[in-house]
Amino acid sequence: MKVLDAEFVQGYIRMANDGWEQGWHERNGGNLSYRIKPEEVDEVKEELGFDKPWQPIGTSVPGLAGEYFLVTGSGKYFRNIIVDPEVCLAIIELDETGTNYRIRWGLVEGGRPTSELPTHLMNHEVKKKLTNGKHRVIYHAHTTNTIALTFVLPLDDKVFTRELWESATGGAVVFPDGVGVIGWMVPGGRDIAVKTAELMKKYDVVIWAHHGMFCSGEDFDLTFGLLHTVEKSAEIHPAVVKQKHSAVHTQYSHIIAVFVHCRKLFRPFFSYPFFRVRFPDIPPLQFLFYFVLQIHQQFPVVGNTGIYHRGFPATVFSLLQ
Ligand code: 2HA
Ligand code: ZN
Repeated sequence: MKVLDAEFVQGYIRMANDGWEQGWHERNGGNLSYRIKPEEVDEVKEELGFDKPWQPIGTSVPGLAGEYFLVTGSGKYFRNIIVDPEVCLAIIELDETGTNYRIRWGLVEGGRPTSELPTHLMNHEVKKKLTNGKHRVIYHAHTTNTIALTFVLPLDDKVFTRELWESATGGAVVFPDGVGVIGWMVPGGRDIAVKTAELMKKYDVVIWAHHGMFCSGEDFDLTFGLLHTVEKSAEIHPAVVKQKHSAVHTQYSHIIAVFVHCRKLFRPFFSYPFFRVRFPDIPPLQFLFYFVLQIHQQFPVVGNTGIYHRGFPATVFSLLQ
């Protein structure tokens, strides 16, 4: 069978084009890899050549020795995959040590596999082992809203997971293990690959701060759907925070109203010389202080600058704005 007629190639091309249409693949941004099943390799073997040399992967993935992958080419545009798959894509084979690859099909105008090949392969190696071979797709996209969120939220797995889950109910169902986050690193090398693969042991989603997202999944639908769902939550997030922000304002105006109406109750506080004031000694204030802190644990506060704050100074600041 011709490579381009194979179902897995058609599925790959459709997914890549869907990503392009979502606006996640400006210029040569993003890359996609599929670990081909042995029977699928068999289907297309008449078209697989042996004329290309073995090349170093740039990392070592012994768990993938002898495997075949369909991957995007370095510098190729997702936009062009649907019109020129043989120019933009490659089928590569790994050697028996898992340190070298060779091109068996595609990249007919020359070139090499994606610059993120080390990350793709190291992720595949982790996921193949952890899922007993079920996961076959690794997808990297420059997802606009998720990238924007990495400029606003603290770069922490727990914070991102909570904020993305809270932004859409689908989140906790579609990515129940949460998401991992990596601070800015130089893309395209082994260091970022090692860091990403480490997080892939725990999550199916890893966010690269100020850059994009990596997702792992069983097939094209599940992997595309996963990335799409995370990105959708990130898109909704600013609206949710805005609502919460106004909820904080409402809560605070109630507190201030109570405070003003109960001035008499608080008079001792104001009549004390400042150095003698010991906050927790005055029960109503203790209560108030506690209440304020409680609210802070519940609501993130985003100021006019769009910067994410949590905690007492942040709320005082936001009230003053
Ligand atoms: O251009 O997305 O991370 C490909 C990339 C690099
Ligand atoms: Zn990228």
